[in-house]
Amino acid sequence: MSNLVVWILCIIYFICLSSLTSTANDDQDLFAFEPVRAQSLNVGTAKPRKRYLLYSINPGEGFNLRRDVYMRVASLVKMMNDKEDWTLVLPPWGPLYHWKTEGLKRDKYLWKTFFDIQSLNLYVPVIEFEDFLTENGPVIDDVLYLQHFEGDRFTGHFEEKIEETECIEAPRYSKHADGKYRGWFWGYERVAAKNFHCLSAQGFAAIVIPALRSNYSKARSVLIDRAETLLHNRYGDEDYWQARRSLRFAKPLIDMGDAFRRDRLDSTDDGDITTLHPDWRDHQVKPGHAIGGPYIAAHLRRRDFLYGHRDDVPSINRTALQLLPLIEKYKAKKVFIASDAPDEEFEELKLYIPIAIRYVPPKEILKKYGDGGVAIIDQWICAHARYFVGTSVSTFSFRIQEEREILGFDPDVTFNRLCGDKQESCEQPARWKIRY
Ligand code: GFB
Repeated sequence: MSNLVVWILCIIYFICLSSLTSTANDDQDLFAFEPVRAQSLNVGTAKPRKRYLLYSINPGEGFNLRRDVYMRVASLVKMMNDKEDWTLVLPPWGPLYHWKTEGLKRDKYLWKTFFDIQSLNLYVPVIEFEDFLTENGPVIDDVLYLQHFEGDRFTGHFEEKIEETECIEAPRYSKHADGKYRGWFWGYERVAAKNFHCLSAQGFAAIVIPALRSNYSKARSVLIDRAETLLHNRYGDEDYWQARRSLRFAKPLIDMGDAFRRDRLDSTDDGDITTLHPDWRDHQVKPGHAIGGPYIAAHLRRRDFLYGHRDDVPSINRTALQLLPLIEKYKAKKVFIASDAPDEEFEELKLYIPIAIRYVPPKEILKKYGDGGVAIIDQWICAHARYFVGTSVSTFSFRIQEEREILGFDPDVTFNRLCGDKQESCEQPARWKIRY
């Protein structure tokens, strides 16, 4: 090699090193983790080594908040993959607090039961947990258990911070005689972890990146538990919507929803102008493009919401009083009701609104897809209505609103909620409009 080439290589090496060190120092000002080192990122080598990011969520959280946490973590993986090679491992679904239908399998649902994995993969690389077990074996290198800072109260000043500390509450993992940690790994008993750490964290999802690239850089597989602690990096921006658009439902569920629309609601994509491009990256429509089927839809969140949000959730009688003028206004032939309400409440509603209709799954569908599958079919049908009204602060309603933004409805027929019995009028949902 000539001297000139050696000199050029040396100069490039020093430029790379100095820019990395400066990034690392910036990181250090904010976070209690060591500087990012070149080897940990495999900078300079042809291909970064493959790493796996797993995540888990507080067991009490419901289906639709979990979908939101998926987006936060997927967006984190996308950010890290500008320099590294992370694959996101999809945590099996269930058991969930709300999935109570008797006699059903309630855990270890694969993501492909509910979602289109190929579509997810067009945003970031993802694999099912069972495929991770085949590729990696049952031992996860590091578990990072996130917790809030002890004694922290929100004082009006938001500061991002993260540090490894003692565990504040007894964690759900314990060390066994073989030196490995056992705990709740979605019901897979042979799974264990080599190392376990508690981290106090406050901030956006990217806050964990310096840690993953320094202190835990040796770990090939990292599980972030209590991932709901991390906030969306950029809520509502193009990247948020890319993650959301990639989160398409599984085809069999879409087909069942479409069959119900066609047979019971006189609604088809051609007539409703709701045809989606097969690849989400190529689907881009203007607000008001979709007209929806000749029905209005309401999501009535009942059960625990009747206690937890009693001022904002109307009685059945008041629900009917709010729906009747909408039927008039939109000349609706049917009113589709998505709800976790018991049958008696739906029958009561039908006394006031005889054209109310709900989706009742055949037994074999319920058995195969569980309560989660039925929830998705309900959401899909609501997403295609000419007008939609949801329940205050329900993430179930929020996800329907997003689906309608993707389909291209006018925000006026999407961002609506029912008011409580004592409310003459009420604040309507924030309009998180799609961005491309
Ligand atoms: O999705 P989700 O967590 O949204 O709703 P929220 C809880 C579950 O209730 C869903 C069922 O996974 C469904 O199993 N469910 C609710 C429904 N509405 C419907 C519906 O219209 N049709 C069908 N088929 N099922 C959260 C809770 O609920 O609210 C949290 O998950 C917490 O635990 C929070 O209580 C306040 O956002 O409505």
